[in-house]
Amino acid sequence: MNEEQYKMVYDCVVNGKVNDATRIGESLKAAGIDSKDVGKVLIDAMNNVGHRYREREIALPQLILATHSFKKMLVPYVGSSSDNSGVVVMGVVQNDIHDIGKNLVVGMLQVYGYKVHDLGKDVPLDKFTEQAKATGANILGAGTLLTATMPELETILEKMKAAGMRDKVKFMIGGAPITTTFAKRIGADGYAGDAILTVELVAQLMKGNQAYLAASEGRS
Ligand code: B12
Repeated sequence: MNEEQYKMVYDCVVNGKVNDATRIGESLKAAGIDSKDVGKVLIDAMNNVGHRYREREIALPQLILATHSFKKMLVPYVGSSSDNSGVVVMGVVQNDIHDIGKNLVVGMLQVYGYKVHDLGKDVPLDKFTEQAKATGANILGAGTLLTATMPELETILEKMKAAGMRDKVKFMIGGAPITTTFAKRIGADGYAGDAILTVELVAQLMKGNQAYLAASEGRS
């Protein structure tokens, strides 16, 4: 992706230009730009928006417009990158309403052809295991942005064990406070620090491997 295209994507998301997003996504796809490269800019842009929201430089409506923009930007790419047949169930744990990062992950996995059942945010813990069973999921993904709700991730894993699905369904976790150390300690099969790394993680989990992919410096 050249500098002009980078700026176009970044500006569209950071400034919440929802109406331009799908057209820009289409033009990038037509120009042969890989979805992973688009995804990297989307992560940069959303990290910027998240930071400015925290610093009170922008308000919630602008944050929401940015979110809609990145979702629409990915629409032309959905299912285009490869024909992956895996089924992934994804959600944010109960008592946590942060879903921007989860939505980016869902969007990127859909781009890569995975069938994703998005449970949303503030999801009761039993629903993770119920839906994984009901959909025949290969992978169950759960995220949280709150340190207070990190223990819920371990509870989901316990519920998976109790439901007898541990040998059939891989468990991956993510969200800003999650680390490789935490993921390994609770016994999760995988962790990824951003949405692009989650695409790599899911590919590894589908092969039966475990993987813990922390984001590198400057890419969170
Ligand atoms: C935006 C935001 C909000 C928005 C959320 C809007 C929405 N729809 O998501 C609103 C205003 C609603 C909000 C509310 C609150 N927030 Co808030 N919020 C943020 C903020 C500024 C940005 C988060 C974000 O979207 N980042 C951008 C995304 C792209 O990054 P990400 O989520 O990390 O996701 C990436 C990776 O982690 C990974 N990933 C994410 N999920 C998953 C899942 C899996 C399975 C995998 C593999 C990977 C993965 O991929 C993603 C994409 O690359 C952060 C501060 C910050 N800068 O991080 C605080 C922050 C998370 N919030 C915080 C708090 C405390 C709250 C509130 C409790 C505040 C309050 N007192 O009311 C409430 C929460 C209420 C609740 N019950 O949930 C704290 C959490 C502190 C802590 N450690 O627990 C933070 C860190 C701010 C702070 N420094 O204090 N918040």
